[in-house]
Amino acid sequence: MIGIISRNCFYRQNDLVAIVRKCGFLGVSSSKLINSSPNMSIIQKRGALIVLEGCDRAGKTTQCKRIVESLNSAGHKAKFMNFPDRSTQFGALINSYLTSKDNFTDEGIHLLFTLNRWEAKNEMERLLRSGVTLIVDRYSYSGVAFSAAKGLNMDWCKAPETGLPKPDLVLLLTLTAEAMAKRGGFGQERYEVPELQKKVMEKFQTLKDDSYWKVVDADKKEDALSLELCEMVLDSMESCSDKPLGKLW
Ligand code: NYM
Ligand code: MG
Repeated sequence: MIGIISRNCFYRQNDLVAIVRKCGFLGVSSSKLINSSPNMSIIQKRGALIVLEGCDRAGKTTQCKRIVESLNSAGHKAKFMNFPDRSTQFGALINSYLTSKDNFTDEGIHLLFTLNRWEAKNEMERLLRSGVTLIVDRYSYSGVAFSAAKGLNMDWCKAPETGLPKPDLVLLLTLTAEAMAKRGGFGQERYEVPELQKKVMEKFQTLKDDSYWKVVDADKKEDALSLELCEMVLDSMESCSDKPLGKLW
């Protein structure tokens, strides 16, 4: 894929200067001082923690990967991450639950999803400190929204997430029921049923905190959505770099 940012420069001449400026500023950094030579010090900016949330079929995974590709091709350090991370030992248990090969209580699977984030915490913090922006496909909000949609108490669900790195920006991708239906059927996993997805969306609305969330209508062409998201991501990367990383909740 050609970087969205370069395509954007081609299609939207007026935005060129602003976007290139945003792309350029990240070459310099500010939260950590690194002595690269005896006479010169470069300031190391931390990366941003950006999370994409929303229901299944909203296009989160595709968009996360497109954003990372665009940022990388514009010279920024960015990495894709996703939760659940099914590649770990706990992730394998989550996978067997989601594919109905295994069963857990609602509380048990909730804690496994949370544990799957705690096992990634140190690596996430290390990458952020070293200036890598993380573009994360689902996070604690999915954890709380899905479990609360199944009937667990929301405060109970939030408690074990306390202390995890707080995203600088949450992009909530929304789709109307009609737009969701047009995208074709859900897969075969647990939770992939319209009634639960509707409840999950209501829980996301309860969790939404306008101080760091943005709601984005995902019912548009992939390129247009990528462009919209990339601009928000670049803004967040710029504004968070000299602020300390927060903690949930
Ligand atoms: N899910 C995801 C949860 O129930 N709790 C969580 O903490 C997370 C991260 O897992 N239907 C649910 C939402 C999805 C399912 O996610 C699998 P994905 O992104 O389809 O692999
Ligand atoms: Mg899914």
